[in-house]
Amino acid sequence: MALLPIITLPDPRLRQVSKPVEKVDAEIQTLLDDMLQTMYEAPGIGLAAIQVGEPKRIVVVDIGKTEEERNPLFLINPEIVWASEELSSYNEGCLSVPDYFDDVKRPAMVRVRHLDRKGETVEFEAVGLLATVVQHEMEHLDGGLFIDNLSRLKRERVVKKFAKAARMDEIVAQRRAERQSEEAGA
Ligand code: GNR
Ligand code: NI
Repeated sequence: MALLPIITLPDPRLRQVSKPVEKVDAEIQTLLDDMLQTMYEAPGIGLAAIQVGEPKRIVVVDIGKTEEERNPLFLINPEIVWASEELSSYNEGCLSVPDYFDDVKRPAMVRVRHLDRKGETVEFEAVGLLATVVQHEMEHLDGGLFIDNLSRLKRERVVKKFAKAARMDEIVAQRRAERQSEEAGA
């Protein structure tokens, strides 16, 4: 098993549309295990493959709060086959948008069809936090982020903050490189 680096805003890969998995083979099962370990370690309660740079329609979810309560779900090529009209609101966060939280309204209950880790088609119904997380993850598969559901003002504020932080990191890295080449030359 391996821990995978989680990509964050403004990485443009987060906007890619992920491709369906054609065959659930050993390579996919390894990715599922690595994603699960990465999610637990983060820690998070869901993770989409694109968050570790893999544009595949794969999601892992576990909303268990303790190790005893763990119950990992592996969703391959998930589809929402039914969603309730009733909505519910959760304060969401995202490992790819670190340290930002806001309320998002989504269908309170969904029925999901997907392939499991053996490649078999299964369906389940989700309510509460599980329904929210599954929908949050499925948004990632189409290049979406939970901040896309906020007002334009809020979303642009968040995007700008991450773009600026990335520029600052770039300047710091460049200065360090200049200093090191000066020291090497002196
Ligand atoms: O760890 C996570 N917590 C969370 C809380 C409320 C709503 C959605 C989530 S998903 C998030 C992990 C993540 O970024 N998955 O894509
Ligand atoms: Ni997320």
